[in-house]
This record gives sequence, C-alpha cells and structure tokens, in this order.
Amino acid sequence: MTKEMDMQERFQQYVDAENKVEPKDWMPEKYRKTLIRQISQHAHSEVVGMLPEANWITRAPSLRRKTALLAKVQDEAGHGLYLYSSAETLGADRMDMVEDLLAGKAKYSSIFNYPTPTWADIGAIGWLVDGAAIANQVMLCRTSYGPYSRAMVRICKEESFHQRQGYEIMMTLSKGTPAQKKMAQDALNRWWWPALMMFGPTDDNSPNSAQSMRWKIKRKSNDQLRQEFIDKTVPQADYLGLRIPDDQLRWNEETGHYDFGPINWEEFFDVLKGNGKCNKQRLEARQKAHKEGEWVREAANAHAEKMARREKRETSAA
Ligand code: FAQ
Repeated sequence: MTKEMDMQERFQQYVDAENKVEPKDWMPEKYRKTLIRQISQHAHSEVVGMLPEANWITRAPSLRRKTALLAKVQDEAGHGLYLYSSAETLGADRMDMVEDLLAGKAKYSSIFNYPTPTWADIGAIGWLVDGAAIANQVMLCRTSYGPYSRAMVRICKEESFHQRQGYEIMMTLSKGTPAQKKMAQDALNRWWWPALMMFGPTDDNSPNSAQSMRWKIKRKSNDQLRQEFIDKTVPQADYLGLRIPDDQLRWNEETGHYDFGPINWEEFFDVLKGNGKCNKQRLEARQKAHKEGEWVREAANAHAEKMARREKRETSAA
C-alpha cells in the first residue's frame, strides 16, 4: 500500500468514527476541492439570494414587514460571509471565488434565477426556499468539515426565523381578500417546482453525491431531502388552504410519503446553463454592486495598512 493510500484509508476511518476534520488536518485533495466547490457555491447562493427579495424592500406593505425583510436580507449577507470564511480555511482565495461568480464561471442555486413579481413571492420564498434550505442545511450541521458544520448551526437558526417570516406572510394573504388569496396561490404555483429543484438532480444523476456521502460531507441524498421537504410542506399548504400545483401529488399509505409528479429537469439544467428568467439580471446586479463597492474596499485596505504601520511604529518605539 502506498503512503497516500494509507493516509486516505486512515482519513476514511477518522470520518467514519464521526470525528470532525479541521483546517490543519491532512485531507485528500479531492475532499478539499469538493468542499471548496460546495461551500463557495453555497456562499454565492446566499449573496445572489439577496437580490430577488431586495426587490421588495422599498415596496413592503408596512413598516413591520419592511424591517423584517431588511433583517432577513442582511442575514443572508452574513451567511455569505461565514461561508466564504469557511472556504478560506481550506486555502481558497476569497477574491478568486468572487471573481469566478462575477465572470459567470461559478454556480449558485438555480432558485435565485426566478423573478419576484408580487409581494406574495416574498412570502413564498421565505416559506418554500428557506424551508428547502433548512431541510438541506440541518444535515450540513453534521457535515464532517468542522468550520462548515459550525457555520451551519448559526445559519440554520436564522433560516428558521426566515421560514416563519415567509409562512406568516402567506398566512395573512391566504386568510385575506379573494385577491390576496389568489396572489398567494399564484406565488405558490411559481415557486413550488423550482423549490423542489433546489435539492439538485435525482440521486442516479448526481455525480458528486456518492463520494460526498462517503466522506460525510452530505448526510442525506438529494432525493431523500426532497421527499422530506415535500412531506413536511404539503400539510402546511393544506393549513393555508392553498393547492400545491401537482395533480399527481398523493399520500402513499404504503411508503408513508407523498408521491409526486415529474420534475422538469430540462428547465433545471437550462437555468444552470444561464438561461433562466433572471440569470443575466442577477449577474449584472452583482457586477454593478462589486464595481460600486470598489472605493469601500480600497478605503478599508488603506485604513488597515495605516493601522498596521501605526502598530509597527508603536512597537518599535516601546
Ligand atoms: N442549483 O452532484 P450534485 C439558500 C449542481 S442557500 C445550481 O447533486 P452536490 C438560503 C451541483 O453544484 C441555497 N446548481 O451536486 C437563502 C453540481 O455542479 P458541479 C443553496 C446545482 O454538490 C434562502 C451539479 O449540479 N444551498 O437558499 C443545484 O453533491 C433565501 C450536480 O449535482 C446550498 O448550496 C442547484 N439547485 O449537491 C438565501 C447548500 N443542484 O459543482 C437567500 C449546500 C445541484 O459539479 C434567500 N449545497 N447543482 O459543477 C449542497 O447541499 C449541495 O451542493 C447540493 C448539490 C445539494 C445543492
């Protein structure tokens, strides 16, 4: 057995014994790369994910709704920051990750390429998108890489506040006037299928899953998580008096799960290729924000350099 194989085997045993891998530990190069890929995509998703909701900050229907939405969008920025930091512990360079996003080379969640034409879309995002994010991320609190798992604990707490914020908007609308109820139903119709796509391709078409599960980066498969989300969300829609837009949705006594209709994977892969309704708009908004923030980055760097010079002067004088 070569030394590398021996290390790989020991690493696997270490992970199998439910130990956390920390930044300075030895790890297979592919483990490091997989994590940088997943964590940076996740960070980009949080950052791009601010855009569809930011669209409604100035138009929220009351001050209470506006403050809650502002706080939520700010939380997403914070999540992006923890996640970029977590990817940095693996040796990734933050500017490289950001540049890949701005150049359209990096992936971020498909879900954020859909538009938010009405206030009800903000409710649907909180309820369904944050709901799906929680289903996926609760398992990531137990992921094998220490810094990622610790970041996820805090992120999940905040996501559950976001989910309730969204559900409460949907509750108000669905118990409101017929026009408000229709607005809620239309938003559910728009977001249901894209939310199911968030979990990624089916297990038999998910190239990264098997190895990620072996390394305990992922604890549950894409299909398992999708099913858990559906089972949890259908009763919530019933409570709202809204109809899930799937004629084949049925409770299956035998399996103890809901059966559901086919997902349009062609649409999913098309969105990944950059052809979703808002891909272009999202990327342009990020590029513009990056450019407009240049002076802030320069000022922060200049200040940091000044402080470092001052500290050096003071230590040499002492
Ligand atoms: N969109 O082999 P798999 C949020 C890609 S955060 C775009 O199954 P994997 C909070 C995948 O990257 C939402 N691409 O991949 C919020 C891979 O491409 P690659 C984000 C997708 O990694 C709420 C290829 O397809 N959450 O919403 C998608 O094992 C409200 C093959 O797929 C996370 O990132 C997709 N939906 O499993 C913010 C959670 N699905 O890299 C604002 C962490 C798959 O080989 C407002 N990530 N792809 O070229 C994960 O758990 C995993 O990365 C999966 C994909 C489950 C997303």
